[in-house]
Amino acid sequence: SKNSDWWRGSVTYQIYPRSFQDDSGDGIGDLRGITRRLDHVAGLGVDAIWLSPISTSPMADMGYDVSDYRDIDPVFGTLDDFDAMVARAHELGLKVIIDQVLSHSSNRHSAFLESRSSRDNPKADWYVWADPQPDGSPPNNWQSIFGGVAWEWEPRRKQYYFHNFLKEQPDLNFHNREVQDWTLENVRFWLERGVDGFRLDTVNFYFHDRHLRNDAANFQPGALQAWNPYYMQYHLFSKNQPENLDFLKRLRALMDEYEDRTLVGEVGEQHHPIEIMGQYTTGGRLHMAYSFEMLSHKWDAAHFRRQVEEFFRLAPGGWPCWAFSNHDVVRHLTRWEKHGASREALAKLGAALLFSLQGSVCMYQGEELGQTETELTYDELTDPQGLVFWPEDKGRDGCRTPMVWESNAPNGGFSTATPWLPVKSPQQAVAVDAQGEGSVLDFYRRMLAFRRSEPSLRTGGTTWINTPEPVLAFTRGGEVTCVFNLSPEPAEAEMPSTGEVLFAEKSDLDGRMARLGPNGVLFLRLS
Ligand code: TEU
Repeated sequence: SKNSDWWRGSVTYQIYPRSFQDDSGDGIGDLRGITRRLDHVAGLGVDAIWLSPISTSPMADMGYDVSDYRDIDPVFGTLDDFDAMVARAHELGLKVIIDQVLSHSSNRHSAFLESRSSRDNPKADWYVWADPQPDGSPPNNWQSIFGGVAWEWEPRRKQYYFHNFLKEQPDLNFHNREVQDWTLENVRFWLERGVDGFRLDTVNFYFHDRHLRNDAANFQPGALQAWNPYYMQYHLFSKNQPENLDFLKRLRALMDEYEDRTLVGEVGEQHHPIEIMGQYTTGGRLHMAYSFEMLSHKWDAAHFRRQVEEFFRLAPGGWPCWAFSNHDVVRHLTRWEKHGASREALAKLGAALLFSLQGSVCMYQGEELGQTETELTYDELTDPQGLVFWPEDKGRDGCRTPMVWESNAPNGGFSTATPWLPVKSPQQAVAVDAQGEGSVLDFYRRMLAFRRSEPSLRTGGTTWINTPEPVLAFTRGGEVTCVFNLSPEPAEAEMPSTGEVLFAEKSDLDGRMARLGPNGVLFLRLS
């Protein structure tokens, strides 16, 4: 194989297709729009793009509810548009990773419509069906991530079906071998079309406990942020079952029939997440596990150190994929606002830190502009999560507003029509065309170029340097020492030796003393 390890230490740019670029003029982003804007992505110097779901969907959960696994939703375009997008990406040297939402389908999928129609149709066992309890109540106490019981009554069968997420997202029954085989063939469809990999949505939710055992009584459902300490502290029987370890091997075997492909699994776990990521990324299963650990509000040098240190200690041989922002969480500049000397300083520090962590990384569209969360009113919301949990949890629309390309064009140059979510002025102010020399965008480009020039930043191991808060320092591959000031105040830290400055932002080396400006960054070659 040519370059089967390309994913190790790679940087992936996440595109949220609804909000990247509208080409058709309907206010919703599409594949032709993405193709048109790929130069911007390639110009950053990333290795790959990941597209959130583009398959046919009624959009109850914005594409995470698929009604046809082998087609493109008309709102995004056609399979021809997809092929053209992949061809352009490859021309630009970008790998293409697409989301695969295999754990559940849409409730409008033909398989579900058939499955729900009776107890003895050919697809009767494709979803998770169970009889009511004698008093008519749901089979057990499982809770949905989006609030309320995870069971929905189906009068045609006089049974309940199980849904970890919305009732519009019934869970497929992976215990059924036919479902597994069908799923693998759906995945093969995209491998044949030339995609380089998959981001596996909710990869730890594929299997539920066959015996439908109750979750611990002290389990407290509620708002679903991963950083909510009461959320899912306990082992849940509705997900992460041992059978998954075998299925992931089947999936990997399929991938290995093709050259240079990759699997990154989204592992949303509050109970022993690192051990599970380790299991999933060893033994011939996934290549990478997407971690939630840095998508939280937690912020201090010890926290970042602990995550990386624990991963490689508890998951030896495994490989993480880190991210600070995505389409599910409040953008990191807003989450970590109070630790920034300015929006720009925090954005640059974030980029330098993210791109220095041992592992692969995903960045999210707009992050390279220093984008902040968009403030929306209740009436502007579309996300079911926000509509249910408002105002404690405003949902995920605020990080999904359109990409801004032009600071003076209507809707930031995203669309000529009214966009599906509004473009507001604080976001438009940092449009691509407004970012010159010294800007956040310029920093992302320079930082990624620097990273490419130092192979140890891609795959080198990590040696920690003990520096007191707020400084985080480590050496990658024995070559490049990375020093970060996580505080909005200046800070200093002593290095083990003197050396040469390779790359710096508002910082310098004075003998053995690293002198860091507010949120300063220093990359050194120690002598
Ligand atoms: O998210 C999975 C997941 O665990 C989410 O519940 C996450 O914790 C939450 O959104 C944080 O606010 C994936 C997708 O990324 C998400 O967009 C989908 O809604 C979900 O799966 C269901 O497919």
